[in-house]
Amino acid sequence: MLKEVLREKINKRFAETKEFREKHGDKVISEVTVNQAYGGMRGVKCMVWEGSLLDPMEGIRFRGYTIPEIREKLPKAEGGSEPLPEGIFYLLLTGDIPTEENVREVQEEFKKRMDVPSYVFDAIRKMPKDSHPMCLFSMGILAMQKESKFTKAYWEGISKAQYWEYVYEDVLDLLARLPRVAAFVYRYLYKDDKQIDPDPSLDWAANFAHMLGFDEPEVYDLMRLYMVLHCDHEGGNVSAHTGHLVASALSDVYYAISSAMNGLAGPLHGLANQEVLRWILKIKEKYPDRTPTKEELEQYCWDTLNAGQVIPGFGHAVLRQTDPRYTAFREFALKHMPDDEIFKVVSLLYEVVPPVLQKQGKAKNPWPNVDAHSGCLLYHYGIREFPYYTVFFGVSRSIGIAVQIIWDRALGLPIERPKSVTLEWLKENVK
Ligand code: HAX
Repeated sequence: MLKEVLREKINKRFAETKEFREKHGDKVISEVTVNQAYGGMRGVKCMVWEGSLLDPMEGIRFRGYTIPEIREKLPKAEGGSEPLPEGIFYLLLTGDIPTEENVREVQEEFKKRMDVPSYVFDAIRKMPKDSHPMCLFSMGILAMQKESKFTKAYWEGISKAQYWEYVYEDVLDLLARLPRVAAFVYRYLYKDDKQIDPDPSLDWAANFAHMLGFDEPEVYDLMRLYMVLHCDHEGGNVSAHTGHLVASALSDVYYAISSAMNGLAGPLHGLANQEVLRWILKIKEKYPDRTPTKEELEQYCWDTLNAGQVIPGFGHAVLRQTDPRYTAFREFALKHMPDDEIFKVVSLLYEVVPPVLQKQGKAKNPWPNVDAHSGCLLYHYGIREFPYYTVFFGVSRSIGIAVQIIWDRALGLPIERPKSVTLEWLKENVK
């Protein structure tokens, strides 16, 4: 049923895109300056991403819906008050807000496909325990590559028009399994490899929390919110762009998402949430019995900057306002844990850091991004192994990237190949 709904959407969108390109294909949407070529291609519009669009002031919109709208409109679990990630998957994929029934269908699909082959666990178990969790997570995904239905069908010979159908199967298989792989990594590294079996009666995010070993209803809700908020952030960020790029070579979803996770594991991208907690705990160590004052925090910020380091969780390559994902997490914290000590520091930093960064005058955006807040919630509920935090981000972000890869194949997008130049070329051609 979902696949049939999608087929209809794809047929329509394919025709719409074709018509648009025939009419406007040669029109200019972006120019590239020398500084942009050296500057990480910031602001260059050269890619299409169906699921979401980031506005510098307003933040992300998923298929046109803002985060507050998503929180209101997406179906919730029984007894829960946060949206179900199965719903955001449906929305990103089809462009429609799902009904309860649509969400149930996605849940059933995930449940059917959630078994992880045991060789994946064997491979992870061979790795040393001081490996980074993102390395094990990415490896676990890569290890499953031989399961790819797309790759099998490709070598058997399928037409280009059928690619997306097999990619769709891979995406559902992979997303269904990700929480299991991620939870396995957590229990392997931090809980003496005492694994917890999935509970098929739970929704996807609650089951993830359950397999990690956290069964409070509030953690279930936090996990749902977490998985929804991080699911997509348009196409140019490192992890999304990586997944899209690798898949453009017709590498399957396992290869593509594993690569995307490797990009997410960088400290300027997904690892920032781990950095934030580490940075906050370091200042807390100095004041174990009380909340540091604003003045003390301000000094700490300057010490960080003067040591040539960035203040983690603040700034953004595109956003120029407080990240609405930060605001959503803040609302969750105010509702459930207003007196939490780390949350108090996070709140004070919201007041202290922006003026410091403004005074320093370098960062284009002094406001907090999602990573400034997400970790303190996990920490509050006892998930204290902060090197693991990026794995949560990764499970969630895989949704948006994987959905786009289906659309990439559905729209017949080609292998990516932008042009690079040398300084000599620039000197000769730019006068
Ligand atoms: N602390 C100190 N300096 C900062 C800063 C921060 N939080 N944010 C930006 N700057 C500095 C940059 O390092 C850069 O300095 P140089 O000119 O010396 O190189 C200058 O300000 C201009 O940078 P920018 O144009 O404002 O920001 P960029 O687009 O280059 O980088 C980053 C965006 C997110 C990487 C950056 O703001 C940063 O390093 N922030 C801290 C790390 C972080 O929170 N990352 C997570 C971002 C969200 C995300 O992707 N999550 O996955």
